[in-house]
Amino acid sequence: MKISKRILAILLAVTLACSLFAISASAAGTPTGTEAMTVTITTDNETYEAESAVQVRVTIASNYNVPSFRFPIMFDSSVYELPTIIGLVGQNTCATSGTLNSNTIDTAQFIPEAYDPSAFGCILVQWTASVSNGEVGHINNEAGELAFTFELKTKSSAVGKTGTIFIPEESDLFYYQAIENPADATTFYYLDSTTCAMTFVPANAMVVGEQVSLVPNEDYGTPAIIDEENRRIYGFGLGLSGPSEIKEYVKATGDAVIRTTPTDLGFGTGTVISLNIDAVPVKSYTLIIFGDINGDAYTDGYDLPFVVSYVSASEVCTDPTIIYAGDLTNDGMVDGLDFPIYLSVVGASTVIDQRNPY
Ligand SMILES: [Ca+2]
Repeated sequence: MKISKRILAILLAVTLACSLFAISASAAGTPTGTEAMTVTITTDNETYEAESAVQVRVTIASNYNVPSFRFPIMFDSSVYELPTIIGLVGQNTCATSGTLNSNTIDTAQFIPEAYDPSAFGCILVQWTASVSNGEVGHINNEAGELAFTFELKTKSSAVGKTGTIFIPEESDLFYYQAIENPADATTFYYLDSTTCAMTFVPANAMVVGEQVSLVPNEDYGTPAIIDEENRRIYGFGLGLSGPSEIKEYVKATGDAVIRTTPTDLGFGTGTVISLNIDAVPVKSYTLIIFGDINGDAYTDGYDLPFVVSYVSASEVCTDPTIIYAGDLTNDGMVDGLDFPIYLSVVGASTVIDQRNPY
């Protein structure tokens, strides 16, 4: 009896010791205090044609055991778009020791407030390690290893543009998990943005190809004047009746096709002339008829009420196209100084020179 009591006492002591050990071990691993990670994005080429696949490669370098990560990856939406299948593929440790996935639905929710969500696309990629042979999967490679790849696509309208692919450092979606000893699942510990230095290196790629433009049609006697910087065209005669007449003044370079969108009243001020490639608009210009405010392609009594309302300040004109077309004194406003000119135009004693209006 005595012996069995002693054995029982020893067993109890061992059990207690084990549970104490378990408790102290579950107090987590200890940070080294120098944890750092660098995530570098590259692309398989530096230049692409329009509508081409771009392979995006994400490399992770770390000096600690990383058992999980999550990164929003943003891209200029004027240059790139998500293809139907992004082909997310884990590489190296990500492929062998964990599960990689991405959420591409409602991507705007992953974009930090500092960014205009209409200017960017975003995918959120995350990886969580699995346990194999008693060891938690982890990335720990100071030289950096390719972690995963996926594909973007260049837009047809991106020719001439350079687009960035980057991880926004303002994001609050990062994982900061670490594990001191991958063979001991009780040694996980947590870092944060102040205890783990994360550095993100973006990729920039350019879309090359034929730049299309609207140019004066020299075959016509007095071609239009094209303000490429402001994407305005002027120098037309009054009373333009449709696209065929507009094409006597301007033509497109390359493979672009001219498409015109009139105003509610006709082919006057505010008509949009776009250049399309394969039915996709890649560039657009606004047609200006100086003195035509209502957009009917004439300068006459129908424009006068608008001028009167601006002059009397009963209405404030904020449309830059109307201000540009309606300002006949080149002072940046449609106001009382323009009014006498409108009166003489309506009275038919003045004809506005559409090529040299001032
Ligand atoms: Ca008019």
